[in-house]
Amino acid sequence: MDIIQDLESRGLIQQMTDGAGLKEHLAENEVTLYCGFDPTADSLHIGHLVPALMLKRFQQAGHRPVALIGGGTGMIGDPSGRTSERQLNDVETVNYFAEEIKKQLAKILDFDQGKNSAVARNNAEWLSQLTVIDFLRDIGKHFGINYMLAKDSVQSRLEYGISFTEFTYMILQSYDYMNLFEKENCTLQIGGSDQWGNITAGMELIRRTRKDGEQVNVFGLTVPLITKADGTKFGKTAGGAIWLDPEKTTPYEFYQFWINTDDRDVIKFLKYFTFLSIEEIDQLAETLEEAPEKRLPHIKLAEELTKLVHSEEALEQAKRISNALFSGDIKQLNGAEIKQGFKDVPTVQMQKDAKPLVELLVEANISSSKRQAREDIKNGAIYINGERQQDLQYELSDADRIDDQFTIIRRGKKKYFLIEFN
Ligand code: 485
Repeated sequence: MDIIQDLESRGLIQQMTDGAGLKEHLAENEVTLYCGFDPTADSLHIGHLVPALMLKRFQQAGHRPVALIGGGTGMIGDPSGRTSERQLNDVETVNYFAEEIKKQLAKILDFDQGKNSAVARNNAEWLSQLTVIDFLRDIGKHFGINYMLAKDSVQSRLEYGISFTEFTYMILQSYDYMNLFEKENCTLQIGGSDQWGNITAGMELIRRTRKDGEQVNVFGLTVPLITKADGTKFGKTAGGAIWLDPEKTTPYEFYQFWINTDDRDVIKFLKYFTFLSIEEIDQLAETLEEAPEKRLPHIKLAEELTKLVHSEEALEQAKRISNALFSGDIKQLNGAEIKQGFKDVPTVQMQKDAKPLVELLVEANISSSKRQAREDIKNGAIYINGERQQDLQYELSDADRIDDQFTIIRRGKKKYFLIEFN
């Protein structure tokens, strides 16, 4: 099966220029392709994963991916898909974001794979060298205002307003494609469907700047916007975006996000986000029919992605945390796992002194008064590290601290509190 066929069977192609020509081009050549990522935050999020994995799919098929970091374009701001003007970041911030994003892409792509090793480039390299006179004369001259105005990214902003800065963005991205075409023989640009206008503008610039009608084979391909069966936005939770950075979204939260995928979306997501073959995915789809309660496709999806974005160890931890929280057997967790699993529960700092449970419940704001605390204990509503404690005289001691650092108190069915000792 050729790569385009594989992508099609996964539903991964939204649009492509000259599909038949591209198929042939990929069959006959080891193609250099690129996808750009603007450093607008200190981390990529799961919305970036499909295009990033797409680069990897092409790499596995023997082609050569260029991960382009938009250190230059990130200073300007792409209007595509946005209803309002972007806030500009200063150059130090953009450079810092660029470094972080590059590290994340380096985990996904293989930069040491012989002749089709992935390559990372930063467009600040060439965009920051451009002078305004050269830019306007040599590049701007090839862009008609009518052509630019007709682009969706501009059309959709005319009503709300768009600065000249963002209006010119498509020219910069076009120049990138031309530059990568000339310097790296890059002949395919990919991106999300919001990038179609910028990608085709780049192809146009390449054609117009060839001398004496030289024929060029350049292509563009976009992946679909990810939609969910329930109509809500993909990748957003109550807590915000799902980031690839483990400091922003812990591997446990990341694992849980995928585990909680809607049954109606899970097979589609396996096709989009994993490298499992269509046959394996079809088999998992059958288990969803036959034994939906086992949630095998959800587990596989969460496992594959947590491994890919984080690591095998991070996956094991995430699973241990999930099991412990599910069974209530907190004691099997170590300190690091406690920290991850209880990241969002109310936390109270305390000294390591022996302390009556009644007092601790009041001090940590778990029970509203000593009287209430006694009531809670008597009623069997209080659990220390997963074990019910009904002794009114109980005193907490060293043995109640996990890794000598944490005690988890649960009140009722699922109200958790973390006591952190220093
Ligand atoms: O030469 C290029 C320079 C910059 C870019 C692309 C080519 C970045 C691009 N303009 C952009 O804004 N991309 C978004 C980003 O960086 O967050 C997202 C797209 C999404 C998908 C993803 O990047 O909105 O569709 O392409 C990889």
